[in-house]
Formats: sequence, C-alpha cells, structure tokens
Amino acid sequence: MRVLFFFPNYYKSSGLPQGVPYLSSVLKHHGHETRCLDTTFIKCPDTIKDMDPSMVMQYKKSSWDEIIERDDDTIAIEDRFFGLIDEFKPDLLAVSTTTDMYRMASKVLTAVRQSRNIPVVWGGVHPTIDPETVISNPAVDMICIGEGEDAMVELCNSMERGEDYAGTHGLWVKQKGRVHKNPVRPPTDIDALPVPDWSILDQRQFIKPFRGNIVRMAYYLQSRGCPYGCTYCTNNYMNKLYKGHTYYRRRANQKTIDDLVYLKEAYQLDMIRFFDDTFLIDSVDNFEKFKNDYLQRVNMPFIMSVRPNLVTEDKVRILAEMGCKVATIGIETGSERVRREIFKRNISDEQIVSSFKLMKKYGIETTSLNMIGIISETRNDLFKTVEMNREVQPDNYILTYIYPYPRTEYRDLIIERGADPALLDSTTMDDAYRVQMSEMSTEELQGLFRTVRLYNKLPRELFPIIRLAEKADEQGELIRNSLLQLMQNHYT
Ligand code: B12
Ligand code: SF4
Repeated sequence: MRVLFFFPNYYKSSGLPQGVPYLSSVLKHHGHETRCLDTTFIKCPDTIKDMDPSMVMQYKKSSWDEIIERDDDTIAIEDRFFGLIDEFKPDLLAVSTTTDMYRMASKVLTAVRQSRNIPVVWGGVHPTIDPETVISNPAVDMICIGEGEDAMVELCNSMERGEDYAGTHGLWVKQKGRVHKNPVRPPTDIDALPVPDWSILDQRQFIKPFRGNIVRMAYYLQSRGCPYGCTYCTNNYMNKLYKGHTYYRRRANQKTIDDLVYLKEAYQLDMIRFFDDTFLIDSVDNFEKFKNDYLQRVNMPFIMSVRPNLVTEDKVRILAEMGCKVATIGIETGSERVRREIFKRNISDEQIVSSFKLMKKYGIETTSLNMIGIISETRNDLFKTVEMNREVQPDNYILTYIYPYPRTEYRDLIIERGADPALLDSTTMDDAYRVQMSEMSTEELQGLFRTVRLYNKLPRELFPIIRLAEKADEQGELIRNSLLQLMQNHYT
C-alpha cells in the first residue's frame, strides 16, 4: 500500500510533529510505502500567520528567516498535492490535524476529492475530540479516534488484501451511507515502537534559531499524555477517552537513549527539545540514572518544558549536569484564584517563583508561558501575572489569548456562563479575543495584550505612559513603538 500523509501546518511554524512520523515508521515496518505533504514551508495565503514581531519576546536575532525562506514562492497547497498524487500514486490519503488546522485541511481535501477518487482517513487531535463534525465532512471517509499506530497498520493490511475494513477498531468508517463507529483501541504500547520516521517531513524542520545562531534541533517526546487535569487542556479529555487504561506512559529510559543515539547521528542534531508535557515527573533516582546514560551515549544540549510543581533542587541540578539550556515553565496566570478555581491548577505562587529561581541558580535560561482573557479575570488579576513575571524575570516570555478548545472543561464552563457556542465554532486561536469572557472589555484586553511586555520590563514610573500606549490609535501606537525601543535598548 502507498500512503500519502498530509500534515497541514502554519507557514514556518516548525517543530516536528511526532504523530505522522510514528505512523509512517510502523507502516514501513509492515511493508507499506509512505510519503508526506508537510506544509510547514509552503508559503500559501491559508498558512501564513501574521505575527507582529513586537509581540514575541525574542531578544537575539538570527539569519533563520533568510535561510528558511530562500526559495519559497506563494503557491496553492492543492497544486502541490496534485503533483505528489500524480507522482506517488497513493492508495490512501492520511490527514493529521489539530483543531486550528482543520478548516484549512478540509478546504484542501475538498478540492482534492473533486478530481481524485482516493479514500481519505483523518486522525490527530481534532478528529479525536470532535468526531461527529469531522465524519460528517464529505471529504472524509474514515476517522481515527485516539492513537493510530495499530489502527493504521490493520487498516492498510486489510485494504491491501482486499478485505473489508469497516470493523477496524479505533476507526469510524463511512460505508454505503452508514457510519461504523468501532470501539477505541487501547493506547499504543510505546515501548514497542520503532524510532519515529522523521525522514518523511520537510527537512527544514530541523533548522532552528537558538541564541542568535542556527542549530539543527529536533523535538522528541519520551512520554505520551499527562496525569494532570488542567481545564483548558485536551489531555484532560484524553484521560477520559482512555478510561480504564493508563493514558500517561513513558518510553523506557534505555529505549529513549537508543532512539536519541540513532536520531542524533541520522539527522546530525546539535540539540534536542523534549516536548513532553511533564518532563520532570520521574523520581530523582531514575532521573539520575537517565542522566548518566544520557551523558555517556547522547550528550547533547537540550530544552524542556516543565510544570512548576515538579521542580525540585535535586532535579534541577541533574538537568544542569545533563546540559539543559532552557526550561519552559507554565505560569499561565499569576492570579492564584484564577489558577486554582478556573484552571484547576493546584500550584502555589511560591512553587512558580521557586521553580524559576532554581533554574537561574543552576544557569538554565527560562521561558514563561502566560495566558490572557480568562473567564472572570480582572485587570488586577492580569497585573498579578505581570508582577510574577517582573519577579522571576524570564529570559523569554510568551503570551497567548486563552482558546476554548472543544471537549475541554474550560469550554463547558464558559458555555455554562453564557458564551455563544456558534461564535466559539467560528473562532480560532488567532481571534480568540472575540470569545473572551474576562471582566475587561475586549478593547482593554487587546490594549493590554499589546503592552504587557512593556509592563513586565520597564520601570514602574513609566506605567502611566504605558497605559497611554494601550490605546490602539495613532498616538498609542507611537508611544508603544518608542517604549518598545527603550525596552529593547536598555531593559533586555
Ligand atoms: C509538538 C507539538 C506541536 C508541533 C507539531 C504539531 C502537531 N500537529 O503535531 C508544532 C510546534 C508545529 C505545534 C503547533 C501548534 N500546536 Co501543538 N503540540 C505539540 C505537542 C506538544 C506534541 C504533539 C505530538 O507530537 N504528540 C505525540 C503524537 C504521537 O501524538 P499525536 O500527534 O496526537 O498523534 C497520534 C494520534 O493523534 C493519531 N494521529 C495523528 N495524526 C493522524 C493521522 C491519521 C491518518 C491517523 C489514522 C491517526 C493520526 O496517531 C498518532 C500516533 O498515535 C502537543 C501536545 C501533546 N502532548 O500531544 C501540542 C498540541 C497538539 N498543540 C496544540 C496547539 C493548540 C498548537 C497550535 C495551535 C499552537 C499555536 N497557537 O500556533 C499550533 C497548531 C499547528 C498545527 N500544525 O497543528 C494543542 C492542540 C489542541 C487542539 N484541540 O487542536 C496540543 C494538543 C496541546 C494541548 N494540550 O492543548 N504543536
Ligand atoms: S500540566 Fe500541561 S499537559 Fe498536563 S493537563 Fe495541564 S496543561 Fe495539559
């Protein structure tokens, strides 16, 4: 069987998805051929995300943009798709999509289906959390709910042998006007997986800016799932989907090290980014052993993400000894009330502050993750987030509007308190301010979104002037630009 994957992504939002590479890897192990249309470096009106550089706190500039854009023309993804179909002649199209990319993927596949009669299976986060909507799309023949390695192998084997596949567990299959809704499979045994097949993606995925230089970096996940239950996160629903099983799993340390040794060599990596949701969850003893093997056999600098409650001095010391360069830490909100009541994140202010301090003590750079526009959030709450960032002084700072993804408790909560479900469905992460239910007006919130970085960095005496910059008029913009200059020249 020849399987053509489609990985829709925002232009230049590189970061190595793991879903498609694992699916490709297991299919190849079962004798199937795979290719992938990865849109990450296809410049197309549907994938270009306008990002105001002043909104991203990236201090050190690099020549990444020039290297990455070297030969990209603006083209339609459909045209690239038709070219690949004619060349590879796939028996099956396999789309992997999150909620944000679903609309774009649907548009492309609708066009493809108009002239090519190839069955299409959809999988990934969005079909998993919103299967009824996705299966009703005419550009969809099957969807995969949850993890797909075993379902894809069974599907492709059955299709190749000309057998009926309507009863494949893990899939919903549309046949003769009927949808066969088969049971969800147990989670994949991740210790049994081969290394992910990164060769299938656009190889520019590995080129990354880091501290003003260009490095070859890849994302890797040792674990899948998360044992916590933050209300805005998809993982919460995944734990419910896999009720009766343990959805949170970690690949054995030895196998992880074997993967990394192979991948470092095969893709000439300088750095790795562990994208596990909770990297430091293991015990200190196991982590110490992992460190010893890592240093002996992999020995590559890395970046990782962590939940503040998992940060202890022992673990941070081990991280530093292993070569951790940056820790991404979720503050999310500096208001303990919002954090505990709305987000169900049982983490104290002290734990957050201490996690940043420990990283600093051991020479690890930090990036703070923050959200804005949260239900019931007041200006005062938002300034608690500002105060926390002023106190911990992260090296990088990321701010996003909260987005109520389907099947999250947060979405249920805001609907319960009056949000319009139809408006939610027509909104994406980019215009999430439209569905914000904070105690601030949308205008005030947008003004703060544009200026929070200034409040985080500049002396307090300038706060009344920053307030003028919150206004989205000509004068506000002029003031904001001058303050940004001042911040970049003297306070970063
Ligand atoms: C790495 C990562 C990225 C990478 C790669 C994105 C990707 N689509 O994989 C980059 C940096 C590009 C990225 C960007 C974004 N991300 Co992101 N990202 C992740 C992260 C940390 C890991 C993804 C991963 O590799 N998982 C491991 C693999 C094995 O799991 P998987 O992808 O789900 O694949 C399995 C199944 O879903 C299924 N499957 C997947 N595809 C297919 C296809 C077929 C045909 C079949 C049969 C099965 C199947 O089988 C796979 C193997 O079992 C997840 C969090 C997480 N822990 O999953 C967030 C996550 C996917 N991201 C998220 C978000 C919000 C975003 C952005 C919108 C952020 C932004 N504001 O720009 C963008 C969207 C861009 C995009 N292309 O989707 C959300 C998605 C929520 C949602 N409802 O859609 C997640 C779930 C985080 C969260 N907990 O909220 N992200
Ligand atoms: S800790 Fe992170 S990954 Fe886990 S449920 Fe909360 S937000 Fe999601």
